[in-house]
Amino acid sequence: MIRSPLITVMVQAVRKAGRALIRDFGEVEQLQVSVKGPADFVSAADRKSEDVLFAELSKARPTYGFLMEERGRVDGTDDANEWVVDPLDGTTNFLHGIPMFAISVALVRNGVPMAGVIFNPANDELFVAEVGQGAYLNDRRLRVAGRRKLAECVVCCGLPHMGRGDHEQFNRELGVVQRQVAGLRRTGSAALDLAWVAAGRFDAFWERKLAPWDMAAGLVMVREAGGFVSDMDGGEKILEKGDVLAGNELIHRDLQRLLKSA
Ligand code: 2AM
Ligand code: CA
Ligand code: CA
Ligand code: CA
Repeated sequence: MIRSPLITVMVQAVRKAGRALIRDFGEVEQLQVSVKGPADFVSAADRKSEDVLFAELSKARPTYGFLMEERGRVDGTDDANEWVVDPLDGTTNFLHGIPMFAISVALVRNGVPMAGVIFNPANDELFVAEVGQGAYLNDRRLRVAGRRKLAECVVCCGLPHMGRGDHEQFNRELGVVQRQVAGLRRTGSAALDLAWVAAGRFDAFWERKLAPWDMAAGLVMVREAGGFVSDMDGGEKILEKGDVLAGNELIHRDLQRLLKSA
């Protein structure tokens, strides 16, 4: 486990927010839910978790700015450091009682994700990574899977959301990929998808039209577990473009080629 001051602050904040989420997970029927866009829900639980994270992280680092899914941007006096926060990644799962959701917090310094924490309070899995310090699940050091052939791989993807994204392109990609891999999965939490690539559970993951808070922590996680992450063109503009493709070096390359051919 990483015990730097930065990670300690992040872990304390996500654990506290996680306790709030778990209380609400037990009372999902009573939660107030509103709709932000087509199939895009936000609940009182998202907001409560974000309140906890905002309070804890501001207390610990009063000068840092924030980029949060629900409140948006809150500038700090320190231009270099920004918390990128998804208070509940996988809201739809959460609202359906599916225990596959997470809190995702990243520290981005001068545009570069430096540390990430992704916590699923439903099963107490805490994923932690910091640049140069490795990636961990609870106390276990993580390493991406070593498979070398797509035919042996379990690949995870995101789906285009209702009203957003190119459904036709996705269907073409799915048609190509499903013929070449051992299994395809979709979980509904992009942050956990990246954490699970870092943990070697998924050999690869791709999704488009994501927001920085879905990915920032996961990028550090995959890289520190020895994996490759890029945008869909193989470049570095992941947070800018909102596309992500992750896996070990070989599988990342092969999957990128395959998706391009679709
Ligand atoms: P969320 O639960 O924090 O909104 C699933 O593939 C990913 O897409 C999740 O990270 C999820 O984050 C996000 N997501 C789910 N439904 C969405 C929608 N309708 N619009 C935008 N993002 C969505
Ligand atoms: Ca959301
Ligand atoms: Ca999200
Ligand atoms: Ca969210």
